[in-house]
Amino acid sequence: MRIGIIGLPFVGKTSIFNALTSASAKTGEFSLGAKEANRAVVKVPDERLYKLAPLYNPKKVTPAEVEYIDVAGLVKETKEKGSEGEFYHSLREVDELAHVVRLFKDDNVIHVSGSIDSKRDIKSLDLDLMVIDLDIIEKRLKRLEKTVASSKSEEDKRELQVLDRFKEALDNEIPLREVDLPAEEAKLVRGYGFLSQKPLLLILNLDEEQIKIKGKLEAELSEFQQRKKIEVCSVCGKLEMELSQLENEDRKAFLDDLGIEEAAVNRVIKSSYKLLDLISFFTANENEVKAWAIPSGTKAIKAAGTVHSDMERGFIKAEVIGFDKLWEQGSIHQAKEKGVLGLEGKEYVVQDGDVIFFRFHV
Ligand SMILES: Nc1nc2c(ncn2[C@@H]2O[C@H](COP(=O)(O)OP(=O)(O)O)[C@@H](O)[C@H]2O)c(=O)[nH]1
Ligand SMILES: [Mg+2]
Repeated sequence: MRIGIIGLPFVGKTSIFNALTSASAKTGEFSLGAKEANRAVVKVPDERLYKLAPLYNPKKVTPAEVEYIDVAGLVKETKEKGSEGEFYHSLREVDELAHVVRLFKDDNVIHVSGSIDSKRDIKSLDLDLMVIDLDIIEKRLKRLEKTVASSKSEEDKRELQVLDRFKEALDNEIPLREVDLPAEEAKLVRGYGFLSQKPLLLILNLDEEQIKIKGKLEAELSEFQQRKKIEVCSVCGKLEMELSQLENEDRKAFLDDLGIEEAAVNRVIKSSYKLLDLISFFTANENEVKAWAIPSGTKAIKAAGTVHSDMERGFIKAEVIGFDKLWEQGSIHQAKEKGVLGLEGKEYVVQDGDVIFFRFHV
């Protein structure tokens, strides 16, 4: 899974990127002039994976991964450069956008709009995304209108219809993530990677005082939380960046002191899984115990395909046991003896925490 971190300058994007990835990318004015995006991969924390490992004694334990991309360059600049902008290029392939919104108070850090106003910033960035999308759509429509007039390509005609619908939404300041499309049509325009179509995680960057009332601050943004494909979470950017540089145990003690139950990386990843409606399943044997992320509602045969295309092609059956049940039994052998291991077909809908062994033949 790839997540693009966006937001106004000096709102704490890079600080949060560092907090999430334990990186030490330059923040504040030290980062001025940086052109390259910061990128880092994080292992998804899931304690079930580490509980499973001793049951199999594998050579390798492999968590799921999330890649964070902290994009250099400003939205404002991008508008002038249009769809060719660096910004769009770095982001078109991400699965989700994380918009860092400044709430923290600090007179030493300027706010480019002169004051702290989270609602204004959320709306304004969403508009920026829509402007970028609209620019791409208008250019494409011009060309499509010509080709559709001269050729009889059904595909082009359908794409034109979808883009017309998108243009209408954008003209009315409706982001594309709110436009419902049948899967067939969505496929036609997926390649564009429209930014306002991507699920949006709002990361509120709070200071130490505000973190105590984070529930209240999050609730103030209910108008956004009721929108489609938006989630809200809060972090304490600067502080959690400092914490991410500490050893695990010290970190835990600090978090306790602050009244924060879980490190930022756990909370943000949980919000992302929720936003993208993802669940985890595990494959386990003496070679490797591994976690996989799939959309909830995925059928066994498709889940097999995420592990290996041969497993999907030659799918026979899936041996399935929920993590909790397996944990209760203490070993896969015991689970088999007790007859609590399920044998499922292609159509079985994979559940969060399932430990699956795919039987296949190619
Ligand atoms: N007081 C305070 N300062 C912060 C916080 N997060 C970031 N900053 C400061 O704000 C400035 C800009 O942060 P940076 O992460 O570089 O923002 P970016 O431009 O959005 O990447 C730096 O001086 C940070 O130390 C925070 O939660 N509280
Ligand atoms: Mg930065």
